[in-house]
Amino acid sequence: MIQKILIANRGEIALRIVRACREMGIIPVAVYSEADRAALHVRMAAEAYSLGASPALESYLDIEKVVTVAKRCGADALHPGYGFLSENADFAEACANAGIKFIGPSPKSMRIMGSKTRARQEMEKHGVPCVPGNSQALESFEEAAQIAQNIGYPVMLKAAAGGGGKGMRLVREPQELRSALEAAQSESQRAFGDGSVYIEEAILNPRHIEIQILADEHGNTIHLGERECSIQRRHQKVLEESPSSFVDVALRNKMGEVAVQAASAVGYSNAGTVEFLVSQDKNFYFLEMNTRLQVEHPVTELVTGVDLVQMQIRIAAGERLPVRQEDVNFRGHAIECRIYAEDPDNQYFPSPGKITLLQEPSGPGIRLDSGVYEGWTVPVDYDPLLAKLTAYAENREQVVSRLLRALDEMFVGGIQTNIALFRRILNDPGFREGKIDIEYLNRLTASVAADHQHNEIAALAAGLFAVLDETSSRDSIMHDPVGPIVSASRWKRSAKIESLQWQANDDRQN
Ligand code: MV4
Repeated sequence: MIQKILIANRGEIALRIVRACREMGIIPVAVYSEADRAALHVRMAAEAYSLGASPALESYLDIEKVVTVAKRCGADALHPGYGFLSENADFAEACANAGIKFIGPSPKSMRIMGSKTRARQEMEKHGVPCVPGNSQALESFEEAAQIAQNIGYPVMLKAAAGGGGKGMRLVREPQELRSALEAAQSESQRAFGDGSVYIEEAILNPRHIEIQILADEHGNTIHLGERECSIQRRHQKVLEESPSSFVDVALRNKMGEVAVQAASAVGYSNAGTVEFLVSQDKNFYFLEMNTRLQVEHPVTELVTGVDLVQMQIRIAAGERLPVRQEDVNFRGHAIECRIYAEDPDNQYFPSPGKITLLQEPSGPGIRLDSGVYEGWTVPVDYDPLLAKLTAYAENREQVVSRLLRALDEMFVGGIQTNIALFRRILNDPGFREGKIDIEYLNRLTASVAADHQHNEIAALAAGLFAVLDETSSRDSIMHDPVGPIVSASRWKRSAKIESLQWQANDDRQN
């Protein structure tokens, strides 16, 4: 029996876990850093303990501090949420050694999946389809050149210790290989302290589709269908949905079966996600397995009716899965928007600060997982996710209408947010037709930037004509709502979105 859970996280996910605990009669305990003293997750928990200074390394990432608090408060289990220490096998082990049940898989499963080459080896051994490539760290340029030639260009160099795109390089032709290999190796070394790199065939314009799995500690594993996660920028997911309009029943069953195989291959228990690349011709390939609860889990909860966090806790308590695969039913459609404190006019850089006004959407089919409140100051120290707005309806078209309605109800004052971006996506004919892949968002923002540029040229031309045209009055220029003076700065700002790239995003987790 689990009676008290230490929640080793912050923000909306900490609150999500508090809610699951409350519903199960379990005491939820929060931890917080200096910057989070007044955070919503601290207010909603039954108890809260300070971890120390604001930097994550000195608080949420400090294994010893977190385990000490867990022991001292008398927690019998610990939920790591996502990000921070959630996929750290040493942390899971430290919990076990302290007699605290880590709500997640075994350190062993975490270690296998943490190494992309080891994971590939296990998957290949168990018949899980991987992208053609090698599964060992490359020893030399000559070896790399040989393997790349066998696979055929373009190829992708990837960090063995990687994930999230760091240390990854697309190589279009043999001449590029040497410098790309050196770049990938040094980037991996810097990011992970391990410069090992391997090669795969590059899949062009793929989709990123993942399967949610649940496994108990008695060898039972099921899947809960897919999430379409292709809408991302710089490896940061922006909008996710379930089901994917690209996946039919046959493909879902096949991918689900393979995901269950992947989990079983490493003796996996608890909730996990198997990520796939899906090619335009509907071939799918194992990419990696995330050994934690994911940010986008609500869409799966809405279409299956399964409470994933409660399931995680019950599994950790040693219960058997209460649902068999044939009991899992998919109904309706769900889409999640990740609302970030970021500035759309400044390449979506984080834009933390004080929330002076907050109007939250609600009503039929709307779920808001928020970690903020009016008057709270979003700290600069962490990922600037404010809330996840998720809508549910009978079909995709109705969810889109519902989300647009909810976005119109929502207002966040005092800081910049990416709310307008969701209106753009949801109104985009391409999105509505389901024409999405991992490059979708780049294309959309490029076309919006180009649009602004065309508007600007048109406005300048119109202004020029008006000045030259004797029949035209100066007033008509001055009062033109899209006149040159107003739109010039807007154009410059949106053009910047395209021309510059944002590094800060790469450091975000999940
Ligand atoms: C790929 C790929 C194309 N071909 N592998 C990016 C993050 C890392 N987990 C795997 N990634 C990719 N691997 C092959 N063989 C394209 C990507 C990729 C990507 C994958 C999922 C979601 C977003 C992405 C954005 C750029 C590249």
